[in-house]
Amino acid sequence: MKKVVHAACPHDCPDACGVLITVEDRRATKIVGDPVHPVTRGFLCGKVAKYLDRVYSPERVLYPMRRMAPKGVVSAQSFERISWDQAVDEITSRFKKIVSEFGSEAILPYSYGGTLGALNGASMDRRFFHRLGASQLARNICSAAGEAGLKSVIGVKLGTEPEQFRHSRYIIAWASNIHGNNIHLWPFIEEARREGAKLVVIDPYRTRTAVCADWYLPINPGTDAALALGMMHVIINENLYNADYVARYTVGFDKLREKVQAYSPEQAAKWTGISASDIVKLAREYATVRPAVIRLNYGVQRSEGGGMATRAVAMLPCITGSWAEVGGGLQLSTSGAFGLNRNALERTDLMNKTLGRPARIVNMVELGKALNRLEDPPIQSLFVYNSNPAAVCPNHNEVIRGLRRSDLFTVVHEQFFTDTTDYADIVLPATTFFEHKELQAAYGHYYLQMSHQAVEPLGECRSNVESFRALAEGMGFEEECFHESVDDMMDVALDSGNPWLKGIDRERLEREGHVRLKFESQSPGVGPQASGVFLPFARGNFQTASGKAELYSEALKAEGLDPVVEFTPPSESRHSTQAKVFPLEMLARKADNFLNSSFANLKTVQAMEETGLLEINSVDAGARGISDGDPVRVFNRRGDIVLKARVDGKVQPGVVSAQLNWAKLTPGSRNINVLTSEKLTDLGNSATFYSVLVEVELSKPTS
Ligand SMILES: Nc1nc2c(c(=O)[nH]1)N[C@H]1C(S)=C(S)[C@@H](COP(=O)(O)OP(=O)(O)OC[C@H]3O[C@@H](n4cnc5c(=O)[nH]c(N)nc54)[C@H](O)[C@@H]3O)O[C@H]1N2
Ligand SMILES: Nc1nc2c(c(=O)[nH]1)N[C@H]1C(S)=C(S)[C@@H](COP(=O)(O)OP(=O)(O)OC[C@H]3O[C@@H](n4cnc5c(=O)[nH]c(N)nc54)[C@H](O)[C@@H]3O)O[C@H]1N2
Ligand code: SF4
Ligand SMILES: [Mo]
Repeated sequence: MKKVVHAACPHDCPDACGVLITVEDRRATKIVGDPVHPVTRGFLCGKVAKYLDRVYSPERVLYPMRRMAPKGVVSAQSFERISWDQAVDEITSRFKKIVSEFGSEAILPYSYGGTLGALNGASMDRRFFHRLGASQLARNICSAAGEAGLKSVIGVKLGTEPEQFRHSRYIIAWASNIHGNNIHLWPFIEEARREGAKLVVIDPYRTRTAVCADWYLPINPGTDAALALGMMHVIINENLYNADYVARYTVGFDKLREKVQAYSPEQAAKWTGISASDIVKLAREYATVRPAVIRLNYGVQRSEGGGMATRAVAMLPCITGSWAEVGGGLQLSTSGAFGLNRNALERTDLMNKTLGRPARIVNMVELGKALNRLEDPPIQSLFVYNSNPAAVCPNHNEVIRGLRRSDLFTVVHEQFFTDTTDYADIVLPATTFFEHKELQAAYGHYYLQMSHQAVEPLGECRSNVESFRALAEGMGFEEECFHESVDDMMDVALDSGNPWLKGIDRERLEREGHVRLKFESQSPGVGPQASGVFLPFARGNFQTASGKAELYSEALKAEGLDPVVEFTPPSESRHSTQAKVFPLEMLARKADNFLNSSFANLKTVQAMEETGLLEINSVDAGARGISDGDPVRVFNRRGDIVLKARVDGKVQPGVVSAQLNWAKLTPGSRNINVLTSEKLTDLGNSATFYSVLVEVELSKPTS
C-alpha cells in the first residue's frame, strides 16, 4: 500500500513549505517539496529534506519517562518508562498540590516555536493553562520588538508577497539571511536579477546571502536606525520622496523632516561604519530605482534599540510610496493576514473563570530571573513544550541554575532528549508533523495549508492537542472545549469573520492542500493595475489608530518614547563604556542548517554545519595572538565558553560571531547563550541576542 500525503512544514521558518510525504506499508519513505505550491515550488531546505532521519531517529522520545537520576545528569539510565496514565496522574496531583499551597500562578507554561501549526502551536495548551489559572507567558523571545516597531508605523504585520519580488528592480536584504533562513524567496530574487535588479545586503556578518549580493554593506551591530535615518535625511532633503503618497497616506512627515536633520550621512557614518558616500548612494538608488523592495528580517530587532530600528526602516517605503508599486513595499512578516479565530482556540476567558482576573505575565526572555528570583508566588512548576529553553534562552547559566532547583517540578513534552529534558522530572513524548493533522498559516507568504497526518504516532507519542486534552481530563476540567475534536477546532479557527478567509473551509483545504487568502475585489489595497497581486497599502489603509502610516505616533508618545523615531547606541556596544573591558561586539547567531536548536542533534544535519566556531577578524585575532584554528576562550561577566577561532573575513574588526547549538553537544556543556543577557529591547520587551559585548583570549590548555 503506497500513498502520497500533503503536509506543510510547521517549523519556525517564514517559508511554511508545502510538502508531499510518501507512505508505504504505514511507514513514511520519502519527503519532497510540493511542486504545485506557488511559493515553495517543490524544493525543501537541507534539514527538512532529511526529515525521515528526524522522524525515525533512534533518539526520539517514544514513551512517558520519569527522572531517576539527579537533574543535569545525562545518561541512558536517567529515566524510567512510565505509562501515560501514571504521567498524567503524577503531573495533575503535583499541580493540585502547588495550586493549594502557592496558588495557580506558581505554575508557568513555557513554549515557543517547535511547531507553528495553528492547533499544536497554541490552542488546547492555552485552554488548559488559562483554565488552570497558571502564569501567562509573554512569548517575546523572537519577534516582539520588530512587531512593535513595524506596527507603530503600519499597524499590522502585512508585507510584500514573495511572488512580487520577481518584479522588483532594487532589493534590499536588511538583516535578512535569505539563503539561510528564507530560502524560498531566493528564486524570486534571482528572477528579478536576471531582469537587471540589484541586490543589496545590510548585515554585520558576511552571510551566504551577502556573498551573492551585488552590493554588501557591513554595518556595525545595532545601528540600523541611524542608517535608515541617514537615508531619510538624503531622500527628504533631496526631494526624492513621493510627496503625493506622503500627503495622502502618512501623518507626521514634517516632524520626521525635522528629526532627520540630526542624521546627516556623515553623522550616520560614524555610528554605522558605512561611509557617508555609500549612505548617499544607497538612499538615492533606493528612492529612484523603481520598484524597490525591502526584505527586512528579525535580525535587526535583536538588539537593544531593535524596536526603533524596525520603526525607522519601516518608514522608508512610506515616504517613497513604494507600497503602491507591484514589486515594491517591504516584508517583515505576512502573519497578520490569516486572522484565524485565535480567541476561540485559546479561550483567555477561562482565566477569568478561575482567577477572576487575567493571570500575571512572565516574559520568556527572563526565564533565569523568573526561576531564581520571582516571588509572589515563586515558580514551583515549569511546563515546557515546543521549546528548548536550556539551549535557546539568553543568560544560559542563570537558566540552568533555575532548572537545577530540586523543588522545581519540571515537565517537558518533547520529540528528543534535549538540553531541557536533562532537567525534567517528567518527559512526555511528542509527535512530529508526520504524525498528526494540522492547519498551517505562514509568516513569509499568503497561503493557508492543510497538513494531513501521514503515519500513526510512533511509540506512545501524542500531539500537543491530545496531551493537553488528557491533562485537562486529569485535572477534572469539564468545559466543552476540552472535548472538541481536531476537525472541530479547525472549523472554529477558520470561522473568524476575516474577509480574507471567505470561502476557505476545512473541506476545501483538505482537497486542495493549499489555498491563497482571498484578497480579490473586496480588498481595499488592491489597485486596478494589479489584478492577482496583493498591495495592502497601495491606497493607504494602514491599520494604525490614524489609518495612516504613522511617522509620528501618539501611542509611542504616551509610553514616554520618542514619537517620531530615534537612534540610541546599545549599552552593550563599541560606543559604551563597557567596551573598555569587553571590547568585541558578539553576534550570537543561528546556524544556517539548524533551526534555532532544532536539528542540531541529527548526524546527517550536523554533517552540513561546522559548529563550535568563533568567527573573528584578522585584526582582532592578530592583536590577541590568535591564529585560525586556535582554541579561544570567549567571556564576559555572565559566562565563558571555549570555541575554535575562525579567521576568514566574515566579520569586520570589532565584531565576532558564534552560532547557537545544543549545549550538551558543545565541550563544557554550555552554548553561546552563556554570554547573552536578559536585557530587553526598547519596544516590545524582546530579547537582545545581538547586543552582547565579550573579550576573547587564547584558551590555555588545562593540565
Ligand atoms: N536555517 C535556519 N533558518 C531559520 C532559523 C534558523 O535558526 N536556521 N530560525 C528561524 C527563526 S526562529 C526566525 S525568527 C527567522 C529569523 O530570520 P532572520 O530574521 O533572518 O534572523 P537572524 O538570523 O537572527 O538575523 C538575520 C541577520 O541579521 C544579522 N544581524 C545581526 N545583527 C544585526 C544588526 O544589528 N543589523 C543588521 N542589519 N543585521 C544584523 C545577522 O547577522 C543575520 O545574518 O529565521 C527562521 N529560519
Ligand atoms: N543565541 C541565540 N539564541 C536564540 C536565537 C538566536 O538567534 N541566537 N534565536 C531566538 C529565536 S528567534 C527563537 S524563535 C528561539 C527559538 O526557541 P525554541 O522555540 O525553543 O526553538 P527550538 O530550539 O527549535 O526548540 C523547539 C523544540 O520544540 C520541539 N518540538 C517540535 N515540535 C514539537 C511539537 O509538536 N510538540 C512539542 N511538545 N515539542 C515540539 C523540538 O524538538 C525542539 O526541541 O530561540 C531564540 N534563541
Ligand atoms: S524549515 Fe523552512 S525552508 Fe525548511 S522545509 Fe520547513 S518551511 Fe521549508
Ligand atoms: Mo525566531
